[in-house]
Amino acid sequence: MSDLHIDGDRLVRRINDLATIGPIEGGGSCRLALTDEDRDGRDLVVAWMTDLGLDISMDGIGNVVGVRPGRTDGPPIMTGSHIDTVRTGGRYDGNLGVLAGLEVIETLEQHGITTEHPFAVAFFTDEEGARFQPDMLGSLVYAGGMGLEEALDVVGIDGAVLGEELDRIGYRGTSPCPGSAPRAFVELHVEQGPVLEADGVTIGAVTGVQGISWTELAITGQSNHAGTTPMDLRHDPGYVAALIASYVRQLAIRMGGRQVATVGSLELHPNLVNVVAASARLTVDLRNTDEALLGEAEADLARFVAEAAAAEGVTVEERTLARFQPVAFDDRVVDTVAAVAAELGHSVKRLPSGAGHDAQMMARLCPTGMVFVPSRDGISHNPAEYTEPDDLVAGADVLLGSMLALDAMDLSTTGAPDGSGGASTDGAEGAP
Ligand code: HGY
Ligand code: MN
Ligand code: MN
Repeated sequence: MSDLHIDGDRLVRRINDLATIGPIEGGGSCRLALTDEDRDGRDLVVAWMTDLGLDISMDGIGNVVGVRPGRTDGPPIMTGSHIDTVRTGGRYDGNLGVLAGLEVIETLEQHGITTEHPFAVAFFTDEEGARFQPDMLGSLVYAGGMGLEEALDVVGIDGAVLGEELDRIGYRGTSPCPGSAPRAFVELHVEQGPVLEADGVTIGAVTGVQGISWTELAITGQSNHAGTTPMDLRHDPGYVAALIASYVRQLAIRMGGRQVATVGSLELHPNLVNVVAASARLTVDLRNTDEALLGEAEADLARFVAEAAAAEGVTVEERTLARFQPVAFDDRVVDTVAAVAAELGHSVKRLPSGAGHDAQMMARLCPTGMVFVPSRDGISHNPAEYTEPDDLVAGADVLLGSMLALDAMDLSTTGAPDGSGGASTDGAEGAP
């Protein structure tokens, strides 16, 4: 099969076509989950799935799956990703995985190849979690990690209710949640980090996904006049928010290793130059490949927040927005990706993913893995996100080869997947 290749021009054309929906300055896209732009992007991809003659289904959370039949019935070899974006998204994050999946299907069609098992390509709802938390929400529901009704009730950062938005854009389907387990799942994604580029490697055989902890802190103090209030009488949420933002950076530096920490959103109210803030709302994103260390980082931060709040005389309400344990992908899939990449003559490296992905949820259901391609300067969640066309094509060819290899493989050997795919800790998973 190593002489079977996807059509690179068609892949790049589709990526560029999809990028015209919700376009933003710098060549990226803004298609926050379940907005009109997300709907328009969904409509375009569903039209491409329809043109390919796929059997399309949509479930209760708006996940869309297109299936091409195989010689036999039963669970498909599935690929897919997401087409929702962050507010300042690039054109490859998520989109590459879905459109490369269409390329796999179209290439098989063009070459008249019938696979043993059905092949499926999916896009999952709200992978980014930028508007509705947690992230990977659609695949989490598909994998049974969050109840459908609970997910439909999630309130977004703009006050919208997820189920109502799903209805508004016409993408609440009838297929059951959780979804049916595929035979195997492989996701192609841009690395969104600097490793492959720095090492001059084309393909990443992804070994797993690091743990993710998202917390919202709502700090309440006393609004007051910026000029008349003596410093020792202030209860300033803005000051405590700034202490926390500084502390999480120090915490990550002190822990070292793979610990990362980010305060990505911070709002003051009333947010005026001459007013000591009444309240502050900020989010903390902590990640680590090691679950125990991630727990230590969470506990350390909680202690600091409590001390800083007590010292300033403010109150803090914490809300868990997302909590997923690290996930290890199935060795058979990781090995397949590495072998196919080598067989196609590409350099390949095994590495964990710093970003969350739908694959980490699908790992609960079936043997799962991912293919990475390099991100220029490691940039992502930024319109400047870029991957060379040759690397896009290499990744899609490795996806095609990996899916065909898995199609022919006896996957009944070892037991169930490791099942830690995003498994929650003490039920704190997802939106509370
Ligand atoms: O947050 C993440 O890692 C992913 O982009 N949703
Ligand atoms: Mn993504
Ligand atoms: Mn992303």
